[in-house]
Amino acid sequence: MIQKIQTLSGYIHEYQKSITQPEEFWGRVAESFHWQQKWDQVVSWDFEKPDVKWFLNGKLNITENIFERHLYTLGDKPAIIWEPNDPSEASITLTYRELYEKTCQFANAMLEQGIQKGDRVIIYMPMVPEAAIAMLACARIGAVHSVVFAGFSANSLADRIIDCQAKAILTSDGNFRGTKTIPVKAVVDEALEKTRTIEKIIVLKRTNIEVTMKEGRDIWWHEAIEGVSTAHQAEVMDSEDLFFILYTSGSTGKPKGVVHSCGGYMVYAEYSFANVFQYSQGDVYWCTADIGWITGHSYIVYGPLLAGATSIMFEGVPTHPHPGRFWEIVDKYKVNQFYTAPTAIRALQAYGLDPVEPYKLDSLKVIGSVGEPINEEAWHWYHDHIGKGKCPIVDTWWQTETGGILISPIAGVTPTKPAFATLPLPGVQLMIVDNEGNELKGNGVEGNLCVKFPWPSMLRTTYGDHERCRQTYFSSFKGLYFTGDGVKRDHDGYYRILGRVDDVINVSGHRMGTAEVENAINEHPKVIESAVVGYPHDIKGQGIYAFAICDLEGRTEASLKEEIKQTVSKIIGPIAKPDQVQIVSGLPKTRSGKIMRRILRKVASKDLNNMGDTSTLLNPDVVEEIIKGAGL
Ligand code: 7RM
Repeated sequence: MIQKIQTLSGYIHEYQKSITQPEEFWGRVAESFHWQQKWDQVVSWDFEKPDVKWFLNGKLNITENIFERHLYTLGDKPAIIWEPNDPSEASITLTYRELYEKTCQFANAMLEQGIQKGDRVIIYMPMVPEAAIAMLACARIGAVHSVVFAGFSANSLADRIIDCQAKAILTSDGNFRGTKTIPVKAVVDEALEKTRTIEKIIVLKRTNIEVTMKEGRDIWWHEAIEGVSTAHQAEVMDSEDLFFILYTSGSTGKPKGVVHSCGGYMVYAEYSFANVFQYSQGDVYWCTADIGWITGHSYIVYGPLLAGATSIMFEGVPTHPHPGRFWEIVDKYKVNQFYTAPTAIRALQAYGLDPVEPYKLDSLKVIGSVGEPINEEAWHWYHDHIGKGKCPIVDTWWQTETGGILISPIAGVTPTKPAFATLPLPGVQLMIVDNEGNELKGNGVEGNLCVKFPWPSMLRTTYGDHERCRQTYFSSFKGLYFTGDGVKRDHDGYYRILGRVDDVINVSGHRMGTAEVENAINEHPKVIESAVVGYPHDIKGQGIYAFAICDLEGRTEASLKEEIKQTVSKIIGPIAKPDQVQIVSGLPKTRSGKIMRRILRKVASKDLNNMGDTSTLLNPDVVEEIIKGAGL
């Protein structure tokens, strides 16, 4: 198992070593894993192409490192503790041995259904243990999973199926979320009207709602595993074989399939998990993310299980059946490390302290935050009322593309600072550049956040379109990986993430391209043109504000606004539904026809100071009208 960093001087030493001798450093970390064949080179890289490889020619299977590596010592230890949506339903604990057997059995079942190494498999499931089993079983046989958040619409699901030419879908009949039962299989059926590649659908019974099953294509999960062996010899994977695809939004209209590979992802997932959270054997760890996001991949499933941790998986929502649910669960399982998102913290903070007070929360040692900048007020509330002033907050900055946490305090080892992600983890070589790509050296600087040296869990490509990967991440600043985030390095050398500098908005920690939302709005037959911007939102961090030019014939403004919101919800999913829609007669445009989003952002955030020069606009009059229309 990985040696954790234990002291500040240990961190400084390890960081130094990781940048002066990266090959020795990562080679040593990788030694603690089980390789069927050792690598013959630690790293080879070229950020121009880009072409990045780690642990070249190493052979491994990540599930052997989760199971076979630990079974002897940790076989009876809980691997996953599952807490259902409904607190009166029984929870489920799976030990490492039980999870191993279920993974092997489902791996065999998938093979029987004709799913093989290299096939792309969509996982569209609620937060149930089988979702983790589905991921692990794919990893076991070398199938490439692409988990799609179960809140996404049929349309978004279809786009992803088509893009990765998936052969199979692992899904459920329905999904319990709070007081709602969401049909899941029905959404899959709808998506499949648009796709042609799916040969198999394995359906887990969760809610017992009625579903249609297509003969020969659809099979129940419980039938697929019936009588199937629980022994399976792991597929041998090359370090650089595709491990999984996860779709994420960027500044264009179409989500990208971020590709991670086997060896580097494995090494970094465990390394970062063990260090950031300072997990000790016997601890109970809980990350509240959904497995549909990268946080669920790296810090519910792979990182914790590689480290032999006990990982809690929660099916429900923070406020059901009451806003103290998170804290109730913390006390119930004596959670030691708790990892959630600023949007959840702010939402719960809004209920005041009454829902917190009944709980002791005295098992907590480390509390974490991820997904968006955490404002100071939320940081202090979290620190004082959840951490009771004694738990370090790990504000972890990272991305789908980075695979694992790159900037974060190491709990109890390196200092914390409210609203700062603080310092890079070992192996992470950051650079701040101005818009021309000049490095901003020293402290007290602000600019674009880049990384200048590869780290093991970085993305390798975007599925089916390598050029897009190069364009998006490696072309803005020569020789650097560009994150899309703005950052400040303060006088102490600590990093504070300022948010996206591109056309990406972050709503409750979920990334959304403004273009993606615009495309959805434009699907409405009455919409002529639209522009979407983010604006500060008390709970969500950012809200979605849409400006739309419409043909109002036969509609009232109010009815059309509602229809537009519903259109987006239908096309992308409820998470992308605009908070505000404003019908306008025109959009502010430059002479070259580009929408001046800067102005729209000002209006959306009700801040009319420093509007800048609007006289160069093609249509300066429209600005006045938009300001009036916004009620400002
Ligand atoms: C893990 C995840 C990535 C974007 C990223 C940032 C923002 C994430 C933080 C943060 C400030 C943080 N992956 N972001 N973590 N901003 N502080 N601790 O969220 O691909 O879905 O989003 O999220 O803008 O670029 S993600």
